[in-house]
Amino acid sequence: MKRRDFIKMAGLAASGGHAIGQQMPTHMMPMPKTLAPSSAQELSGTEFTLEIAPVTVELAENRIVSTYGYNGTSPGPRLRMKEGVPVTVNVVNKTDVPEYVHFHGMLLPPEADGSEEEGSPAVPPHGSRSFQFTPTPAGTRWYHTHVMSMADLHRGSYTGLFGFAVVEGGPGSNPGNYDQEHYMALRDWEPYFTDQPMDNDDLDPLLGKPEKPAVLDTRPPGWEVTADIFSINDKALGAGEPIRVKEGQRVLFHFLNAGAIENRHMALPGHKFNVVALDGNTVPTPKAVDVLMLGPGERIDAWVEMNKPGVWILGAPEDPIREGGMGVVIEYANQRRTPLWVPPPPSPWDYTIFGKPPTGPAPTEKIEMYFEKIPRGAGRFNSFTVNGKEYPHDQEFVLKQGTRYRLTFHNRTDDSHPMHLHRHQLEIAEIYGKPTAGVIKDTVVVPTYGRASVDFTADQPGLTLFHCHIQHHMDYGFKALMRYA
Ligand SMILES: [Cu+2]
Repeated sequence: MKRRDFIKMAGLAASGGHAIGQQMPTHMMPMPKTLAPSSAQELSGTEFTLEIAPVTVELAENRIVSTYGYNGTSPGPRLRMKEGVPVTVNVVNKTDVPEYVHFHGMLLPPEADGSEEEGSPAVPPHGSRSFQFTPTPAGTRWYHTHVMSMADLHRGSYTGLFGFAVVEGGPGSNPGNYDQEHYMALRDWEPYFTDQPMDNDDLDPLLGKPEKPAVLDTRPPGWEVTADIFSINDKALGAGEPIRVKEGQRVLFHFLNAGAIENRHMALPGHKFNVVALDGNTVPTPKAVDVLMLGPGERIDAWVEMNKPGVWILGAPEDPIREGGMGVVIEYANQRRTPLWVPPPPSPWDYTIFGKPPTGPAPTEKIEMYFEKIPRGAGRFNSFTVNGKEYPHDQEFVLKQGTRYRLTFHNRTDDSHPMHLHRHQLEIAEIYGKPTAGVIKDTVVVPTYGRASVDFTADQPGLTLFHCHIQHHMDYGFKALMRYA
């Protein structure tokens, strides 16, 4: 029996058409005895404790995953902090391996950043350690383990060790008035090795491929990692409470791709997403789109005007992924019917539509990075190089403090990669051959055989890790360490 068939029998998946046929009609469901998926525990203040230990995640009645989590759940508690107000995070590690908690998207010193490569101290097995830092900048951030997994698909970011971290800004920083707010972590579970070509997750098949080599490497590819079981937060589609809305409401969603393996898309039939922030940073030009795209590590804040009464599926447009659990039901008041899915119109993702025209000259200091994949054949992981070399490039990327750089990624591989720079913010300067400005990110998906340029200011002294946010790419060479002169 194929894995997917098993999942269908397990009752997570849609039958036949585009509805969740075998779920109990929502009007027959008892009132919520558990929290809605977006109502995960929230901790706020200046002192937090995160306990790392085995957890079970009940994605659906008959689909329970054993993994690791923070404070007994996955996602872990949402941590709400105030920008500029120092916090202490006590990490208690009840596992047998050293742990690192990385605060993704914050500008922290290496001691608190949670990265072994930068020299952050580990939280020892069956031990604990406290970290002090001042959260900044304001926005939707997140935290996750930064342990290497290598060939162990029950370690590192394949586990349930992730959660939202919300850094609140000062007065006046509220992005707007909303009737509801929901935090939505997109996840895959129980990953496994595959030697099949990965799903084509090109941002747009019509994009130019300026970095495509004239002669392709035809050696047999090695392992990739994939999954068939999905959720939003801790519930598969149809297994959790619906998000109940009323006509005319504005609902703000904070999406996070908390997976370790692939880009994800989101759509809500009949509705548009009004994108206000990318990676937690307000965009210069908010725009309404039909489909969102998030590489591993990316966040999108978008509000939806609920103006099409019915019962709908908010979920992944790809049938196997949505039917495998990546979705949630949106139920309007007084609407009783089977949740509907309607495929969205073609909607290529484009960061530049949220930007503004560039003004001023490009930074004169340039760093070029060439990414290549070395196919390793059956039974082995492919490996990756940056500028033809393996990690750590320890004398290659030396930054001068206070200098602004233009960093250009040349992706000479047959896959797109979510490139993440720790402890700094990246402003997209050019992607898909289009110039732009004002889109501030910490993770940028560089298209297959594509090119992207980002600008950043070297104003955070200390070792700085740069890597692909796909776990097995990072583990097998797709990373570099920057240092200050
Ligand atoms: Cu990658």
